[in-house]
Amino acid sequence: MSPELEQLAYPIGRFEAPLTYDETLLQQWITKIEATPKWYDYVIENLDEAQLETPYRPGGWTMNQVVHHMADSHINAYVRLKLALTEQSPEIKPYAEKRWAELPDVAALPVNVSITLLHVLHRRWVAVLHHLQPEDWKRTYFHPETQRSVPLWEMTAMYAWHGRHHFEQLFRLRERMGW
Ligand code: NI
Repeated sequence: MSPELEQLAYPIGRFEAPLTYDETLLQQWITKIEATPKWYDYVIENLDEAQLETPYRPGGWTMNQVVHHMADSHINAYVRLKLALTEQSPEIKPYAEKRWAELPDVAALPVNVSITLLHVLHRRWVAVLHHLQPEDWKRTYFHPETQRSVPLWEMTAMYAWHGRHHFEQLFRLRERMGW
């Protein structure tokens, strides 16, 4: 990937897992996850269908696909969180995110549907996170592709990054286009 394309694809950089965590970091990550759906309300405001069908970078997903991907991804995240809290380091199911973004619901439904879904999903997600006990943050799920046990504190950092990552892709497209 050229440096220009890398910058468009990863406007805030790739995710780098923090080495450790504390109460302050946990609260920062939860606050971001709580705020994420509102960023998507904002980033699609006043756009028409043609604008939403614009890829956020050459060869990348359209704005529509990015927003629907957010719902797909965070539904999976919520399930992984609940599995990790109720089973002993369960193996989670990876999903083919590119193919999910090409299924007919993505083309058929307005982005508002997925943003509404994010609002209610994140309410449930954050309600779980707010009530975790200190020892819960060390619980893990096993990711078969990376062959790693991922602790919930790292997962929470990752999804705090993920919501901002896709928001910035869309926000910076709007800036470049003068929308
Ligand atoms: Ni993503």
